[in-house]
Amino acid sequence: MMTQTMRWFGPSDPVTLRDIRQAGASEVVTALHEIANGEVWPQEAIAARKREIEESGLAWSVVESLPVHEGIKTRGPDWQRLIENYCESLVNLAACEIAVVTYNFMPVLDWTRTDLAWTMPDGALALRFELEAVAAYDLYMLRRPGAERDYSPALRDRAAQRFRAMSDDDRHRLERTIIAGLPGSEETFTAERFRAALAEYDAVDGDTLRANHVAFLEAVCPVADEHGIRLVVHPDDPPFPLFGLPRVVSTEEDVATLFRRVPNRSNGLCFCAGSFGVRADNDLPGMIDRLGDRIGFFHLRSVQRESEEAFHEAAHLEGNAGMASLVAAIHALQQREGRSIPIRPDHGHQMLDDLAKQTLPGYSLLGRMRGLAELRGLERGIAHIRGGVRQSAD
Ligand code: DNO
Repeated sequence: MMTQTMRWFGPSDPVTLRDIRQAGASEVVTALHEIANGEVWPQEAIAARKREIEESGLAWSVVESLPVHEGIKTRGPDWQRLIENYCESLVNLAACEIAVVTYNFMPVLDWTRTDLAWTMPDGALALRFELEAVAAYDLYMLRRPGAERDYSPALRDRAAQRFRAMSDDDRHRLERTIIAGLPGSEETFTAERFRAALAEYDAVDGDTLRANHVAFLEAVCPVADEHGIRLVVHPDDPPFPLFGLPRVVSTEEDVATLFRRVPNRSNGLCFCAGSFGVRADNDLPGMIDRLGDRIGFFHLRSVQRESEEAFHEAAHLEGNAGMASLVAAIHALQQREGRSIPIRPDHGHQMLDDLAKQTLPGYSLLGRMRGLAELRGLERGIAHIRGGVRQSAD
């Protein structure tokens, strides 16, 4: 069966380890969020966090994330030192029996949304993305030089109207939503710092970013191979360029290219159904079949595409993902390879009692618990029908 995990943001997470255990997960995925990006994760600190998790009856074998510093993504002057630190952290993680390490190679911004509280018909709140809102911010608030080249004339018009109709509060909220950093992002920006961070990429186009990604993998994969770690890349979310920044992990071809260029065993994928699923041209079950031997971790969630330029996060069994086909493909992959692959319900609606609480966007407890329950039930049913691994409760 899939290894059922839930993300935990460490001791300051309003969701506790006990909550996660009661929600039905057997493991957490987490990171030492308190350590600055680019610094080494000491073995003692990893071991102490692991003990704390185990004392709650849970396990920790997947890291999300060991962040890749901007100086690695841009191949800046500090590259060598940052790579050495990364490798040292991998060795320390392996010494604590961590088997999977998640990272991403998105420049400047990690995942991006434009609305964190979009009301669903049942009253739950969902996360939403609209390119029109990004354009309104980019063109009229950030005023990024050359931004108009990145949007069609029709979109620029709509963005202008939208910007004019927004109150100061709306504008402030939109800016914070885009640049203040969503849970797990390694950075938080002011407009000034955001402009400066974007400028670091003036000379980095898609080809250069891909070459830098390959250089990173060539440097760290041999260490990961030797220590039995699977490094898994999280795809771009959303899977297209934003703010003129290149993004190179958005499609099956992007990922296949990485595996061709760096064939090391440890070079793997975190298959995020929600991120890949924003593009209708990504064939999700087919990707699980074809890339399966490289997949070390699944993020399972479903987006509802509203247009080419907008989507919101649907409930796990709704939306465009076709979750039953995905779980069936994961079940087949596990049978084929004889391994149990960690999954987590990715995000969840803010719902029920969580509506009255301060929660981390996408990471409130009850919506994720609903998602996990639905995913577990789906897998149990598929296994039962296919005569797979039987559990006493079947
Ligand atoms: C968002 C997450 C991402 C992910 C990183 C991996 O909810 O899926 O922040 O953890 O991109 O490095």
